[in-house]
Amino acid sequence: VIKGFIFDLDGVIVDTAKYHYLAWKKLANELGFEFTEEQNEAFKGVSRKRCLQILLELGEVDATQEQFDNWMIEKNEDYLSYIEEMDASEILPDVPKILDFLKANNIPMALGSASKNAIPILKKVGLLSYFKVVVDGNNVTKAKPDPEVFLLAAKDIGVAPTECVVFEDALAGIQAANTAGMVSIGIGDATILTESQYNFNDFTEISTDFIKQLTTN
Ligand code: G16
Ligand code: MG
Repeated sequence: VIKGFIFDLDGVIVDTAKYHYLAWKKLANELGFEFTEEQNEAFKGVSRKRCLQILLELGEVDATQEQFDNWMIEKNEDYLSYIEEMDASEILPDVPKILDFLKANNIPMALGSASKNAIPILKKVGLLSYFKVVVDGNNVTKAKPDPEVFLLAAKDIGVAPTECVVFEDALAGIQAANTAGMVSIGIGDATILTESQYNFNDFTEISTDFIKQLTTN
């Protein structure tokens, strides 16, 4: 029986991937190379530091530690300028339907994200109050596919890992959920999220009956 729900942020609750992409692309262009949306796929669910490492590999750019740190800051400042403009209209379709259903049934919800900007984003779109717990890039040391982020979230809502569900849009996140012993639900392309236990294109395909079944079976 499922007693707790854990949500990834980017790609599940809001589509901030497009802003991450614009910020990384700007940096790549400044460094003299292109960065495509296709290449951006590999950045989903991955920490900021690891993203910059991958970007520099793609552009074959060598960096001193100081340059690396400055580019991390530059990218994030650019990303934050997009976040600044966000509002509730950027919540992905039917996400509130599920959050409201869980809230009405007193089922605890946690956020489990790699982002260090999770709380400001949740505030911007007005969803912070739904989450009993937010575990994000500021609380974890090991990135997805390591299960640390989700195990910490389960612990903080007081639910056993096997009684938790995780909604994830990245393969690394699905793997993290599976390793944690949780029920993994992929949001997005099933041909990419091959290891998910359930898969839906988005929340419009998830009924409250399905959620109810998870919590009663
Ligand atoms: C998100 C994004 C990643 C991003 C990471 C770190 O993860 O999917 O692309 O690199 O957060 O974000 P920040 O630079 O804001 O710390 P998630 O786990 O919410 O999908
Ligand atoms: Mg994600």
